[in-house]
Amino acid sequence: VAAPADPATTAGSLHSRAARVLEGNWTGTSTVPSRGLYPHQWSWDSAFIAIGLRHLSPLRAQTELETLLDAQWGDGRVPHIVFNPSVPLDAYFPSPDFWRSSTAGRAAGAPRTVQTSGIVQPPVHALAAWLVHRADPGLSRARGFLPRVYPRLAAWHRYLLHRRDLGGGGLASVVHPWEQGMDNSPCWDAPLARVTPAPARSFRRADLDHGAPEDRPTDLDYGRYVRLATDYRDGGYADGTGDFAVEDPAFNALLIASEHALARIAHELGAPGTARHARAERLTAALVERLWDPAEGLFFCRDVRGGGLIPERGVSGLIPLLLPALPRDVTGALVGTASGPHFGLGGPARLVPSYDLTGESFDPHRYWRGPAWFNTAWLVERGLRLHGERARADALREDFLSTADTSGFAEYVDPYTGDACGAGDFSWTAALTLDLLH
Ligand code: 9YW
Repeated sequence: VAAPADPATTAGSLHSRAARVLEGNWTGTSTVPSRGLYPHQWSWDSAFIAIGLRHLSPLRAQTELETLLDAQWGDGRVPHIVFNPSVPLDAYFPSPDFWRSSTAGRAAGAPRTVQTSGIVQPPVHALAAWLVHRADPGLSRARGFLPRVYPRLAAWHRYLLHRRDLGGGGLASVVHPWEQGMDNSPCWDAPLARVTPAPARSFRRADLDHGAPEDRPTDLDYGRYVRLATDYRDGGYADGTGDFAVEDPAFNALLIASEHALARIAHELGAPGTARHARAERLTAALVERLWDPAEGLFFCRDVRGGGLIPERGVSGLIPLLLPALPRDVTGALVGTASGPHFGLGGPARLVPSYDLTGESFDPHRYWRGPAWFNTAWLVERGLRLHGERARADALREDFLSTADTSGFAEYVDPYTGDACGAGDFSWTAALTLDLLH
């Protein structure tokens, strides 16, 4: 009879394998999401990566965020990709010659010395900066980490809360599905249907050199992504005129969680921070007012151009569980929805599926149309723990760690079998594994 595995040893080796993934994906100043598919620096990836890296090297975690913020635009936006100039142009599409940030983005204050995209990603950065500081306050103070990043993070939030309040209700809108980070979620299908796709022969997808086509967005999706990004670029990256504007629950919940973190950072730097906490609470109320559906027990996306809530159940609608000021009836209903037939938490599903298991568009392998992702599982785990759902949080944590282990730190997994999809040795999967092991 084989001796039972020693949990301490198993955890130990999972820890060192996760650390090795991050070591292998480190470029010297930041971490690529994965070596083959994503060879540059991605914005929200870096925030999740820093949250894990702080347990290995607080210095590298600080550097990760500083490198990203060094590419911030004058208007406050933090670009979704910072390009590595030593990577060949055809390694990733859209490449710097598509975005033309330093010329097309000049009016919006794009940096001259570094090439970036012109769209954004969810603002997880202030939350990451606060957690990174807490991992080694001595080093953070010695390097002046918080005084350096605070004004940049404040400008980033200002951009989102002012330039991106396209719906006029206080929340930030995304102007491209890539901005929200869940590229081909069925939540975007209705607003995207209004967009005329760019002709397929006008661009070449590099992602298909690395990923299985049935695991990736379709060519039709890509045509629409390219059209939206081209129009935005050709308008000088000015906000407010595009055909696509959506208020997303996860994007806004992360902004609010980061606003609470900014309040803590302000307090640490000697300012009161109370105004920021109050703003975060007002934003929480706006989120409930604009995106909460009490009958469904879920947050939905609002189509600002088309009008109304988009009736698709995505994991994005569960992420507000992260917020401390959410009313108790809302948190209770969200936990019920997560555990019910649509998301199957603690039941048939592994982690948390990206989309409604019973939805018409559900596909267990196609990217954000069903597969389970580790960053969203980490966020839901945190929310469950925050609201006292300890048993559910513990179970999700266990599931996260064992699925990360058996899938080889996959980018995402089949939500029924846990089988690996997309890239392997994926940085945020490894980083958030480290965070849950601590
Ligand atoms: C792409 C890097 C990014 C993530 C996104 C994910 C994917 C890029 O990869 O987008 O080419 O499709 O959807 O959330 O930040 O990991």
